[in-house]
Amino acid sequence: MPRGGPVARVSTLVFGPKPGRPDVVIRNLAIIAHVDHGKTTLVDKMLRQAGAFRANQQVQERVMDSNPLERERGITILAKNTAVHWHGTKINIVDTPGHADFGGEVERILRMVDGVLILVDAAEGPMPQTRFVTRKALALGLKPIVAINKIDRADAEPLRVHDEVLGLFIDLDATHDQLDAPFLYTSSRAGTATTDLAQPGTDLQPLFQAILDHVPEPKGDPAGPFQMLVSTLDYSTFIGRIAIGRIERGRVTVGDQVALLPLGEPGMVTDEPFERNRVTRLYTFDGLHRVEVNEVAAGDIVALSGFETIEIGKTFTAVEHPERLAGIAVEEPTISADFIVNNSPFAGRDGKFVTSRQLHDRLFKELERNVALRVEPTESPDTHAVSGRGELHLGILMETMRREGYEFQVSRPRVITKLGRDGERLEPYEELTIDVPEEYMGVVMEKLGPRRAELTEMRNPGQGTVRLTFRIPARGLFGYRSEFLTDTRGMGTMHHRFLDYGPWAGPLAGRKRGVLVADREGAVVAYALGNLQERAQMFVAPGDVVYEGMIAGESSRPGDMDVNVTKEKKLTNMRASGSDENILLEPPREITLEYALEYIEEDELIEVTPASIRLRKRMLQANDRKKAARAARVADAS
Ligand SMILES: Nc1nc2c(ncn2[C@@H]2O[C@H](COP(=O)(O)OP(=O)(O)OP(=O)(O)O)[C@@H](O)[C@H]2O)c(=O)[nH]1
Ligand SMILES: [Mg+2]
Repeated sequence: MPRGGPVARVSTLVFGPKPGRPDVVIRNLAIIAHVDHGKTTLVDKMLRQAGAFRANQQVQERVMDSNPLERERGITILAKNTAVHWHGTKINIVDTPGHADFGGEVERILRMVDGVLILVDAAEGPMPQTRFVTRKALALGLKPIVAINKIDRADAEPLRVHDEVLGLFIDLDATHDQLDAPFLYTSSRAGTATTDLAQPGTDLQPLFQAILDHVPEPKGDPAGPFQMLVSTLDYSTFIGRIAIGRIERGRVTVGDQVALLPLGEPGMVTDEPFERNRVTRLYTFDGLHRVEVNEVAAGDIVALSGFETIEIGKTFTAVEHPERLAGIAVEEPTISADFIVNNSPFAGRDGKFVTSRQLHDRLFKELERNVALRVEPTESPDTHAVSGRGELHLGILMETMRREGYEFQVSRPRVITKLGRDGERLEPYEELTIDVPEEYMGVVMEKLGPRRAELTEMRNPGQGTVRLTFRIPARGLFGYRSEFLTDTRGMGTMHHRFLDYGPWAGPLAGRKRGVLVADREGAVVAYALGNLQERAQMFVAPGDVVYEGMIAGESSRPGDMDVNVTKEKKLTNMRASGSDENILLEPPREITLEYALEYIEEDELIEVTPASIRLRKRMLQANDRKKAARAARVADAS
């Protein structure tokens, strides 16, 4: 991977053109599912069983999750292409992310495949993201194959889940053909598939066979004029923007002069200008490699470079036949936060890139490939408004930047509102799905009420747990996850995804508890924490350094409190020891970026540096905060 460039979608590039194999039989398949249902693990096993690795090759688990953040978090962030050969057929596979923040990416890549493999966890059943991606795939007329996965789980109920998937298909108006989808029972982890539960699978042969039998061959005519839709983007510092998509018609050769049409209605483009350029490089996918080739023909998935104006949804065509394909709408962002130059007292201590110019350039560079992101300058050169699809979307960007050596501050996210038909204010709503043991249902309902959640469905699939589905303003979810985990003692799971825009829900209560704010700069002392911890949950540990206005912990009561966390025990003549050895401290709460985004209030900021994540008050000095609070009270009263 080129240093400083974004993550390559596939780990290695094989250089040097190879003769293309244009006319092999091809299948193009996307694997789609809710988060964690086992997509990437399955791709691993498909690669292995199809012989994509040498016999003695050491390959790490979930090898497609190639970027360090994906590996650390165990989730897929970017959709990625790979391909295997099975009995003379090349199967292009797209592994997709299951997290709702990246749902738009899934929607886009569906345009480059002819079939989908829908994975559903044999215990959890269809989840909100299963519904979202299945709806998109069915609406595009794609033929599904269903894999009820993780049948090795002790709590697996494959037959119940089979019924639930059929119910979902009917709900989503699947066609007869789609309802006829083959069902397989699989274990990604074991690498097995079977069509009949009575006969346990021994390998993935039944899955490969189902792909060959049920995913239609791509239709494009290789003899027609060249045409291809840009479904995803990649970027390399060496060759610039790279377009990835399926060739719809014709063939393309390195050095060909081709047209890249602007976005617009499908059909022949007559009087609009378009970019005309030579194709500099072509790659196809093979196992973990991207293979440089000379020519690619209709039906295959290709990565192509050489053009300045590559954008998702644009069409490449032969210059003499500029026929545009229907484009791809890129999803609108729903939340926005300010990225601000770091002006804390500790600014510049460990960051390599700290100036507003550097921050500006880095944020705009991100737009090369992070298509659902928006970056807007504000009146202040120190501040950029960055908008995305959710906290994880923004959190991943923040984490990536700090690893590259950037230092900056981030405000509390705001939801992006819209105006309705009659000029009324609308805000984003989310669908929230909660699985909890029955005894915690009460506390969940009680906490979600004031957050304006509306219960839309309650199901009791047995085994002592209930599944609650809510419709809730996205704002109402801010800060709820940590409460939820505490309230349900870690026994519950929650997922949410964007639903639609609805009426502004009015003011919502903010954080219930106040924070402890450090009242001076210095090193944190165990003795001081020992005195505070009965009334607070600390965010700092002895030895950490704090500054005035930095948040050191959460109080158990409402209202902020200024505290001295650097206070030493008074030394007496008799025992001249400030030893902290006898103080038993609770471990500090770990502050992750997503947690911080949900946690902070309007008058607070997250300070992000390569070495630390700190929370702070916007106004650092206690006096300034007091004055501001007084002024606000006066304003409220008048
Ligand atoms: N028991 C069991 N666990 C599995 C199976 N397949 C995957 N897992 C586990 O489920 C977790 C998620 O697996 P992944 O393959 O990363 O899931 P994914 O669908 O790619 O997740 P995202 O890409 O984040 O949406 C991992 O801990 C896997 O080890 C399976 O067949 N059985
Ligand atoms: Mg994955």
